[in-house]
Amino acid sequence: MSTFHEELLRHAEPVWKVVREHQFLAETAAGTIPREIFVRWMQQDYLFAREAIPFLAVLLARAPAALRRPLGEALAALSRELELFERLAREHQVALEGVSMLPTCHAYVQFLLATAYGRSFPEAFTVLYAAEKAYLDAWTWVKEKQQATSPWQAFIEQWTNPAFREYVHWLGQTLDALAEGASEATRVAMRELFLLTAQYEVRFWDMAWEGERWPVALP
Ligand code: MP5
Repeated sequence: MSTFHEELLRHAEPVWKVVREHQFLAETAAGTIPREIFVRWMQQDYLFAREAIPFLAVLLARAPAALRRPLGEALAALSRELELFERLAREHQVALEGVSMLPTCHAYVQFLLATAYGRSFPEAFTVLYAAEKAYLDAWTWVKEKQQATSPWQAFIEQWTNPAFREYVHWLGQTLDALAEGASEATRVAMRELFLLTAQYEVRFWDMAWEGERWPVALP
């Protein structure tokens, strides 16, 4: 019998394959990604990670007591991750300040916050699991494919290192336990939210790869 998180992944496989093997990732692995495209991802993901702090903080405030410490550690890890972005930005002369969110990044972040505030804890936790698992699988695929060290190697290591892998494993097991204690209606909502998060992950790669603009430039 498969576990709940395995079932989610199997059900989402058509979209998950794109999450994992998007052209953005293939070109990053091959070392052919244009700097401008990688920089767009980097700037938007920095903004995304900054907004992941309130998302995680709201989840933490609503979490059962047993999950508070691990989620507190995840918050601390997020702060170290922002430092990594800032260091790489300095090394590669990338501006992180004064950058506006593009529509997909904006929508994804709003979705995270709305879920954290408005949905049940197991549902919001599903979104956290999906987003972290997406990055683990995508960057693991890059690491497996790459033939040479990338100028962006530190990002590849960020989401493939053993501690991150262990964290995502813990998220999956915790999700299974939450699903077991949830009603069938909540489990249905969890499946929907997992798929929606996967779709946002694909849109995020698309945004980086293709570029995006607001209909009217924001001030
Ligand atoms: C993550 C991320 C992983 N940084 N960006 C997107 C679009 N999805 C998922 O989250 P974290 O907090 O960086 O590990």
